Amino acid sequence: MFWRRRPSEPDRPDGDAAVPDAGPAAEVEEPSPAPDDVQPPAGPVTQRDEVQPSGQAAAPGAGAARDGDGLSAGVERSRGGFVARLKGLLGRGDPDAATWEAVEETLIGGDVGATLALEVVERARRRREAGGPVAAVRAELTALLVDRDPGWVPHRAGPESPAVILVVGVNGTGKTTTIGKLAARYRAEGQTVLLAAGDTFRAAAIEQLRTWGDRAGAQVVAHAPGADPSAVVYDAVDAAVARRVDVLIADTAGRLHTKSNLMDELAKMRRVIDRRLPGAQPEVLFVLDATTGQNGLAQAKAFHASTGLTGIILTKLDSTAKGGIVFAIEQALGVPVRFVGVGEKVGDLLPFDPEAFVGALFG
Ligand SMILES: Nc1nc2c(ncn2[C@@H]2O[C@H](COP(=O)(O)OP(=O)(O)OP(=O)(O)O)[C@@H](O)[C@H]2O)c(=O)[nH]1
Ligand SMILES: [Mg+2]
Repeated sequence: MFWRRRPSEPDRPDGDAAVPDAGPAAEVEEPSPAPDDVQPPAGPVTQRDEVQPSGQAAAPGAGAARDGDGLSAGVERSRGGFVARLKGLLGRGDPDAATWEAVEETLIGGDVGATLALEVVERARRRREAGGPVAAVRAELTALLVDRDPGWVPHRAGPESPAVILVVGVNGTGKTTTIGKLAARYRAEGQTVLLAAGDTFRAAAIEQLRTWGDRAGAQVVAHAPGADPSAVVYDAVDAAVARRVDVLIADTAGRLHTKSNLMDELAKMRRVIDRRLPGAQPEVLFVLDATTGQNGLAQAKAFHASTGLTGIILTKLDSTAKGGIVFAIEQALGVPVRFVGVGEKVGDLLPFDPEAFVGALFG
């Protein structure tokens, strides 16, 4: 088992769960960093090209058939939580000042955030919506969501170029699981998918990605544990181009947004993609655990500053009654939520549609 503890190790909120069978820390050398000027990585590449035959059957269970139901079930707790309280408060005729104050507190309790909750209430009070105060709050919340192209797909520089997706976030938010779900979704659409095992931090992370790759019918490019993640991405971009895959998705190790050296590592991975595949305009998707609370905003801002996020994936929406974080995060970043995770199974990743989301929340 190769595993090492490096000085820059990100804190792991889940204790030792992320550290499988940690052997003597000194046994594995610090790998030489991948050159920043994007030369091929030095030294032999191990464990690369873990290739599944292409053209496998599409992964089961990842289709769009259950999207509507899935979203409704995914926000069930929030619908029964802060939204039910909102409706209870505002459903009994003309609300007075105390009621509006309770609405504001309920929105804060639902993770909309204090400043935003105040603004929403102020505007909703003035709005005099035909549908009454509940409709007014609903309209104001909807207005917080950023405009997006409903037909969005990850950008490709050309028909021969892969879409490139870099998946980032703090520890344990659901990055690798989401990559598996995404791969299955794209495979179900008939696209070929290559995964890059950019979490080289521990062997189990590479194995986890391989398992998802097998399940989804996606190829995996991996180096040995401890390798430079930028070198993995470098090779994976080359492989994606050579094999003409449609979508390349790179996993990354979870990291605390406050550790600047680890944030720099991400920025470097991003630069490798930009230089190796000019015009790729990679999607940088930030995976946020919806149960995190308002600290998620600080995380998102730090990741945005270092890597330039293009989208958000909000996971574990099924596990929280505080779905208001969706409004807070989009408002704070001006970046759209692209998908929501509503469970641990392969089909539990749904494209985010603002209307459908608000409809399911208030339904
Ligand atoms: N309920 C629920 N659980 C989820 C969802 N997405 C992921 N999980 C669970 O969250 C846990 C962590 O998932 P991982 O995919 O390993 O998280 P990660 O971000 O890759 O973790 P690190 O690589 O250690 O940073 C697993 O138990 C997943 O099954 C979701 O949408 N809903
Ligand atoms: Mg992971």
